[in-house]
Amino acid sequence: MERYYQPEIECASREQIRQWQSERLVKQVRNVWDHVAMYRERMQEAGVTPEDIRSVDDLHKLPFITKDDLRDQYPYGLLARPLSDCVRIQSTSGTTGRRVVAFYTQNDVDLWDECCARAIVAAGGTREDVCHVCYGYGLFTGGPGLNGGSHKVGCLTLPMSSGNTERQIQFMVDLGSTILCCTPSYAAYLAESIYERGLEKQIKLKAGIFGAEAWTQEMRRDIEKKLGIKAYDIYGLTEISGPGVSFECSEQTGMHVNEDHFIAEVINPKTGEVLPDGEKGELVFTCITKEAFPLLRYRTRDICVLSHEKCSCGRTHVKMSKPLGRSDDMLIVKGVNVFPSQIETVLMNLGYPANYQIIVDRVNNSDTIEVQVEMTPEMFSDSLSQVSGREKELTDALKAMLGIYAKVKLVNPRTITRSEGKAVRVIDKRNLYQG
Ligand code: DLL
Repeated sequence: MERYYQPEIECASREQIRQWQSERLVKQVRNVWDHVAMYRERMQEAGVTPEDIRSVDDLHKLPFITKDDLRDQYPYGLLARPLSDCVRIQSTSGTTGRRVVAFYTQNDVDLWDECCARAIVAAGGTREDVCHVCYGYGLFTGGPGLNGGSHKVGCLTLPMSSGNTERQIQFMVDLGSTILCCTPSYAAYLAESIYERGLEKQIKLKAGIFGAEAWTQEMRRDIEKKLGIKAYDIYGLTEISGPGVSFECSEQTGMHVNEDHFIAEVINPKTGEVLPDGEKGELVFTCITKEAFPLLRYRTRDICVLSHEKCSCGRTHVKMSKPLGRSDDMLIVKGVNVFPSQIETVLMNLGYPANYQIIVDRVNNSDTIEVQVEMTPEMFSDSLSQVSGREKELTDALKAMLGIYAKVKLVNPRTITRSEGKAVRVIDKRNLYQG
């Protein structure tokens, strides 16, 4: 059995998990109180001292921290270890505001690799596998995380990084890649490119480990069918370590959180109240084993649901649903909440490829939403009236899903830019008019 399938940890009793979490939390709270000024100040403001935190039941007493706090403390404010103990930094893409920089000691890197190794093993990975990693390497955590996990499992690791699709496919064929790690949108693009070259029979992939962006079940089935694989979801964020905070098992019904390292809570984003299993809210993480950059009650802005239901894989760690969208991904159009994933579901259910762009604008003081969708090559030869019939069918289906009118424009195959990393699905022109 693989070393990184750790039943004594991954299938431990709930009592045992609780005990680990309580012991580690108590230590971590003392650690940040002693070493990080911001935590000490925040806890004092909330009237809490380390003595008040005796078990996981006391977690709710701690104040939340947010991305704004991380930006305010940039770069060293949240370090809980001397810089000389740190061996690595990783960073978010920083498209809005200041970048967030996360620090790692060697232990932190080892634990992170271990979490990714568990994800690879859960997807069936063994030392016989060729693990093809085309998440970006560098400051982004995707490449380094899965690379480290793949080494731990003992797979032959192909550190491809993103881009150069031609070379990706050539190596996939020549070196017999069996596990593919990349964003789901890039997996869809690779599948399309493999078909175009007629190479589908020469691909030996059996599993994919896809994450870093929202993707629907419909997209999962599509990729699985096209690449002849089982597609596993993986979740994580730079602030908490990177990929591997949680991962899917063969059940494909949610991602097991590595609870010996991270405590997950779901809260009401408006009131901060902790919600029970099954209720939708904002995901919050507390790092109980991290040394350099341990975040406590960090609000992720990802909306999801937790479940402690028994999993047939035997793992007992809590499962989180696919994030139903990020609270800041949610569009408000004409006062209605719209998640891009709802649009993707409609498109894929009607047989369109996952190549689309959502354009939101404001015309005469009223919001508009347009969805540009690529036709498949087979639809391309349709008559004009067939095309307008398709547009109407899509408009009606979107109206039923979203409750508002969205203009649909079918565009020629291959006209929407493909993504090699995280796909940019939405262009919100309303932001241009602000400030
Ligand atoms: O995306 C880490 C990662 C790399 C995860 C590779 C999985 C695979 P960030 O760039 O900091 O880190 O972005 C984190 O991406 O808060 C979610 O909103 C989103 N996200 C990550 N994984 C998933 C997923 C990496 N499986 C942000 N499904 C998170 C949906 C995801 N959204």
